[in-house]
Amino acid sequence: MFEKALAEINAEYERLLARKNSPRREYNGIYTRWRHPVLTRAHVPPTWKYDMDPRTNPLLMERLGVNAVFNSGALKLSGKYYLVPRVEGSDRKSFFAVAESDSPVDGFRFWDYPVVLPDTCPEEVNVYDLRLTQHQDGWIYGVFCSESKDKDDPSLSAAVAAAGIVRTKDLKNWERLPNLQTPSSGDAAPSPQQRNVVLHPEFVDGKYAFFTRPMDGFISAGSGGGIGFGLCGDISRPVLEGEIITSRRKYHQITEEKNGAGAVPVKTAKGWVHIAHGVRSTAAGLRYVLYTFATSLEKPWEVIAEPGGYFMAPRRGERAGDVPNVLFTNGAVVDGGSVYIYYAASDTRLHVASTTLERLTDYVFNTPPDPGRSPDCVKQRAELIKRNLELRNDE
Ligand code: M1P
Repeated sequence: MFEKALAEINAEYERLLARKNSPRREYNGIYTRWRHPVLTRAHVPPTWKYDMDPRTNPLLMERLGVNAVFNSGALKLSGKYYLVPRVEGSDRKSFFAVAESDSPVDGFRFWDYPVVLPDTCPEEVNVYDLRLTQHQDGWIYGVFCSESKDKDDPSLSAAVAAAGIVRTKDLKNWERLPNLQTPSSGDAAPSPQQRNVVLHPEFVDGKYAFFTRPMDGFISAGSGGGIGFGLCGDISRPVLEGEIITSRRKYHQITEEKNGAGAVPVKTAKGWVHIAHGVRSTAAGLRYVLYTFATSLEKPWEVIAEPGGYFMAPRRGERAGDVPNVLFTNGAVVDGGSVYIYYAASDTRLHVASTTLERLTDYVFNTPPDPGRSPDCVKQRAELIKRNLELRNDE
């Protein structure tokens, strides 16, 4: 009985990993969604969950459950694709783990062990949402949310989010650096919280450049105006010299409630393309969508294009999960002319969408901005329709 059940668990796991993915047929010209998630909790090796010794677990029960696998850093190294997602145990604590594949869209297999980060931060209770940056300095950096209990607030749920930083050359040996500090600059007060921090892949004015997300509370952005940007000269003592706002939150747009940097910016001939997330409130709670903007190659903090509306929003089954109505990305891979965007649905599983650099650039630079008001939006759409109908009449 024990041996038979174990063999079935292992066979089911291998069947899942061997499953081929296929593109969905719906067309929008911008990107293609792939049918199956690339990582789910079922992709977690059985050895991470079961005690496989019949003497200590004769009923072959899961001893350490896994709840979800989602928000993932992504990288292509020496011809292989790597994902480092947030793996959340059934105890609510998250950790990181490396999954590897020869393909960008399927076959991701976790390494034997999850990542065991140097435990240098005794107050840290949870870690998640790693952004992997292959930096010009030769290191691969991981910047993630380091969450601790807020000791100054007696509320049991009060927490503090900070940006943790690690670096590696091989995804195996990780060096922990101090958490990023965002001190006050000019009139701005230091942000009491930081999440969704992304390290830019190139030096800017000879310094390390971070996209940040200043916010007042653990959940609420409060006075935090959007996605910030700051420089630091010494990554081993990461203190931002200042923080300015790059992509702003806007009333009645998809970023009204908050926004945050997502994948590491993608370099194109026309500018850095950012795939971020925007959050709005609804009667049913927060709705997270992906949106894009571009910043200047010379001044990566300056927005030079920002398409109106969302790039991707939850569809079909993506809407359902532990935190419904959420799409979130923290990793994309540029592979020759192709771009693979790894996005998580409803804090539960990880999907992939593919596009090309050409299409992504065209989308970011040629999609009109949000005019801000319904009367202007309908005029914008009527002009498009008019041009199309005139084309038809010309035929
Ligand atoms: O639950 C949705 C997302 O919420 C947070 O993102 P943000 O800081 O922008 O609100 C993160 O906890 C993220 O992991 C999560 O997917």
